[in-house]
Amino acid sequence: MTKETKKQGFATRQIHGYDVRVPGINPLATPIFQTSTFVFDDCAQGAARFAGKEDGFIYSRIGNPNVEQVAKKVAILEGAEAGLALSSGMGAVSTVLLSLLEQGDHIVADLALYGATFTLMQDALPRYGINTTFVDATDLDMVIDAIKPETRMVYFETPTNPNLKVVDIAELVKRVREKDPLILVVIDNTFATPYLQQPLSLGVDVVVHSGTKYLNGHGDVISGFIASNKTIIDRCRDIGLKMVTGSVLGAFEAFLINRGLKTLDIRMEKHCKNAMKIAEWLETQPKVRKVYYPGLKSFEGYEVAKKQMKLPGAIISFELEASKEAAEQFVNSLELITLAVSLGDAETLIEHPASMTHAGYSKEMLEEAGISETLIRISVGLEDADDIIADLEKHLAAV
Ligand code: LCS
Repeated sequence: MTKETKKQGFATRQIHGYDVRVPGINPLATPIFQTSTFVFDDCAQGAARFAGKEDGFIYSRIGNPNVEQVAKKVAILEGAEAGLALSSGMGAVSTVLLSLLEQGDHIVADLALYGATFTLMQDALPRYGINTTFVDATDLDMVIDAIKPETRMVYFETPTNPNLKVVDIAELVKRVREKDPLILVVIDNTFATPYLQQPLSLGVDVVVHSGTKYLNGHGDVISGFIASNKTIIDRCRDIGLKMVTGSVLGAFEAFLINRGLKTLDIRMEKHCKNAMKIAEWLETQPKVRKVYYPGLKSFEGYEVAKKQMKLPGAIISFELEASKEAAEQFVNSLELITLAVSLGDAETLIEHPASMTHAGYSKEMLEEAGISETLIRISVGLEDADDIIADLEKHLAAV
């Protein structure tokens, strides 16, 4: 029924990574297995499947062919032994944290995180006795100094949402391993995707994704992924997904992500090409105070990004030389660029992190995280770069 291809190139694997065939019908596209449960031949078979003595599907919370297909595909693209697909990026993040940590454990995390990940660590996990020390993960001494005897996990994004800080993955892993080899290093690879950056090859233990973004790429699905070794994925599935979070991806959503994944490389190439052109243009504008983009030589993370990323990604943040009100008016007036949160879609999206995606941060925390209150974030889409620039130019003139 399935054919796995591991050793081929990225483009081949994103298309054929885990082909599902249905003998007798043989459709090219994987059919949608829209079923909650699977029929057993007899009691012995049902018991054997529950006991793990026989492969086969049981119930769609535990496994479904479409969901397994995308989970395996993302794992293959990340170079992981195993993968798990979930109903949202937050489903992936919470499943990792709640499956791998327990009361009394401690996390060291970068302070610049997607807003809901931050509030999960800051506000929700302490209720279960799991506390987090927030650091600047680009400062490796600060990471190491924050490690305590009860630290079980170091967690970060790179590039970070929304201010695009770039953490040196290999160096961070090396320093953490020297301090305590049992600490799990977890990275959120959403902004980079496995096409631009493969953290497991740099020593990271667990990769999480919001599959809502580039992996699906078409703005029509919420989803999440975890990629790691088999032991960790089994734990995340058998404890986290199955019994704690229950954040199961639907078959139709998995079908759409599988379709999106087939063009991941060419979409990322175009996203990044557009972003580079727009970031360079923004940098020349007198009304723009600062541009945050890992592809700009003037940006702090440039050298590390060049070392560990194939291309610098397609999220750009910037600040205007203008009042908060004028910046708001500028965003409201844009015509082609759409005012919406999320990222990684064909459409160019713009948002204001301090009042939207990162509204869970206090004023002080925003400042400490280096997320300016006037920061504007653009997810550069797949339109013609000149049209995106024309929209920015027209409305910047009015600021
Ligand atoms: N990790 C990162 C880096 C994210 O950017 C997001 C969502 C998540 C995890 C959570 O994924 P979800 O549950 O939404 O699939 N980021 C969003 C953003 O920046 N705007 O809207 C959502």
